[in-house]
Amino acid sequence: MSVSTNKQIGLRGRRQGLSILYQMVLVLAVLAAAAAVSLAASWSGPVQAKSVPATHVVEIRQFKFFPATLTVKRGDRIEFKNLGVAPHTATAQGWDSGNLARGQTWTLTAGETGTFEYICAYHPAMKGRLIVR
Ligand SMILES: [Cu+2]
Repeated sequence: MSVSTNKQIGLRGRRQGLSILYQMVLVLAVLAAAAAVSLAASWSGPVQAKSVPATHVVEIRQFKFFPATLTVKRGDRIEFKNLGVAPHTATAQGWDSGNLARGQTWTLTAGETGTFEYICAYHPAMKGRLIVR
């Protein structure tokens, strides 16, 4: 009698063992699926054009800014290029390129939203507008 009891315990034990193994396989499968999903999610990140900052160019020539009005998104970069003969600046209340000699470029990163009127400190008649959205 005691032998048969042992057998039953042994059987039950083996069944439990199989069940735990099966559960572990299930958990592993779920983990693998979750990892695949998160990998796919992170992979799709860089593809979205929204998150990639753009670079815009404002040319300074003939004592004017081209384009005079530029609209960008927050985080974009704006390159001010002095293609004129005279030195110029791009100067707003919150930022200033400083002296830009002929051929020099200064890059501004649009950190905050708003409308920024700017001028050339040497030639205040030169006016530009930067709109950051
Ligand atoms: Cu100027």
